[in-house]
Amino acid sequence: MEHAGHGDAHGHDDAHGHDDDDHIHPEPTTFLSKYVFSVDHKVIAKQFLFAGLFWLAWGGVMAMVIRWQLGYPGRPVPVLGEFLWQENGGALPAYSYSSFFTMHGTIMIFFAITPIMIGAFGNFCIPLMIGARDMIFPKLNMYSFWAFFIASIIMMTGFFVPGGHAATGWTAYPTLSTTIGQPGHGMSLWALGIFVSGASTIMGAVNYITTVIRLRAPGMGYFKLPLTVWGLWLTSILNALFVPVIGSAGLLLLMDRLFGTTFFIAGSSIIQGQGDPILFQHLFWIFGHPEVYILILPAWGIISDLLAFFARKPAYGYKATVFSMAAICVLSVLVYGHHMFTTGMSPLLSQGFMTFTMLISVPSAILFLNWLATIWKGSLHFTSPMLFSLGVVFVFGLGGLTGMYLGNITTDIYLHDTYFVVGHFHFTMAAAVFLGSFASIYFWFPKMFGKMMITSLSKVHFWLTIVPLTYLFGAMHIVGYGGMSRRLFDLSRYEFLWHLQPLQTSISISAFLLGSAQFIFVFNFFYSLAYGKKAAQNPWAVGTLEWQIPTPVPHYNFAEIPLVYNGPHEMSRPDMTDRDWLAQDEPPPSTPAKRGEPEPTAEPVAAE
Ligand code: HEM
Ligand SMILES: [Cu+2]
Repeated sequence: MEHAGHGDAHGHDDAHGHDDDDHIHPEPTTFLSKYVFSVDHKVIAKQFLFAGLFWLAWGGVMAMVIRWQLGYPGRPVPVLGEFLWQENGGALPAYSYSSFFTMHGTIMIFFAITPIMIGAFGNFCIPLMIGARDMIFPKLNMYSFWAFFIASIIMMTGFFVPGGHAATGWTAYPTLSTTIGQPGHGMSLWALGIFVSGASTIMGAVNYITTVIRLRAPGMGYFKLPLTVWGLWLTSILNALFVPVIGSAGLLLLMDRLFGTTFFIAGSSIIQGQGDPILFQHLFWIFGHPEVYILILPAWGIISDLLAFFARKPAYGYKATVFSMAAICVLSVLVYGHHMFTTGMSPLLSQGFMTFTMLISVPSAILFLNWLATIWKGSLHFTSPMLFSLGVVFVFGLGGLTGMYLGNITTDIYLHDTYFVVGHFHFTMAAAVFLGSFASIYFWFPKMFGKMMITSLSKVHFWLTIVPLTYLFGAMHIVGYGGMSRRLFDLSRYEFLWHLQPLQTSISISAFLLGSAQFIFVFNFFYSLAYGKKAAQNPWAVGTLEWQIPTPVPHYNFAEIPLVYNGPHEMSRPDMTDRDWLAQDEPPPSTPAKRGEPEPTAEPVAAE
């Protein structure tokens, strides 16, 4: 039996005097309004999840093809080769290689991780965790998903136009990304797709920011918010501030490509161009560096909660974690120049960027140490969400350490654009959000779909993911240190890299192991959707609000807007004997209100 909440409907107004009937939109009646054009945040969350998982698979397959070419240069690509590159004997052509890494990076960042971590879990978690009936702008929420859908169609079309998709790297630096470097429609569709997906993200950001400010349940002060909500809220603020910057850069690039302007085209390369390609790099990285935190902040917030839940201890340094995440958001725009140390920037400016970059490792370290202190001496439950959360701590730690060399001008000038960089951002950005996505899916799947996933499979999935992933991205640092640049098509042409080929092949093999391990997750996900064991209301026995309401969650979320008394991690309190968790909307045992009320029965953590 779970903690049942208070009385029936029509009780409390929310923190801003809204009657608790506010924001209840009528239960949809038609198939279209229920499953397609839904304004319900829970449905929109699932739409983003499925769309994101589709693109994650697509981006993943592209990574496998890239790794095949690097591990076995010039050899026919299994399965895909005979369909896509017959004229090249089934081997990946050089031009396609550039397009593959460009679109792999673009898809993973804008079309896979963004919809999964921000679109799906932002939508599902925020209203339920703050005690609201829905997002404050349900219609805008629906528009943000369909804008993402349109952006996906635009991006998909680029694969089928003559000349192929964008092939400039996900950074799309001009002059390469103008019609001088890349004629054809692929690059224009890339820029348009980024612009429209940006519009979707900004709509979502406005919704998330306003919902957290306006719709918190009574008693849900900012420092009672689960850290999941803090991560998503701070990410939305960065999205609202910086996605317009990449939007404007994309628009200017489109104008250069379609209307003959020369914003990014320097004088020498076309008749009297007045533009400057470096300007694009500034615009790109003013967005680009905050973007890496936009991707990781939700994962940081989520694992900060999950580590506490499964250590059965309050999160260590809750406020320090919040202020560190906020400090990183502020610093994130002051460090962007570390991506441009080799552009001939004035040393004074690059030293400024280097100093701030070194500085950002302070709040990052505080976050990291708070995670370690949270699990220290905890009664650890190694559930699948916990394993993947520990995986995030592990890979983020590794990635953070290697970031020091890239933030420092002297070492970065040598390591810039090598595989050391590729290994670094795959640890900090790719692996951490990848594992964070799985931690989130395994944790909220029971509440989202009312079913339990198969535990044994999820744990096999974890180990067959974390081991090859660590080798894959770790060894990339070694070939990078050995001098291998990124974005090279055929390593056999570079004699100084021949001695690294066996290592390259082993990196590719670990990538294939990682890729094949994901089939375990795919099976577990869809099998559990169809035949999974029915989930209890609160299988993890934790206190946040989404677990205090029935599974599946009713259309209106809360029968009555809850009254919040406690923080999100009230675990193992000395004044609690019957169980080791306290719900946020449950008066603490020591408060007089409790006396005389029937005692709820103890509920162990789901015995995964
Ligand atoms: C899951 C397994 C993955 C593997 C095996 C993988 C592999 C690779 C490789 C080999 C490259 C470099 C290509 C080159 O420079 O020659 C690359 C580039 C990249 N990857 Fe991944 N990746 C994976 C996942 C991800 C994820 C989850 C993300 C993002 C969140 C990501 C983002 C990127 C980006 C941004 C680039 C740079 C593309 C460019 O140079 O323009 N990758 N990846
Ligand atoms: Cu950066």
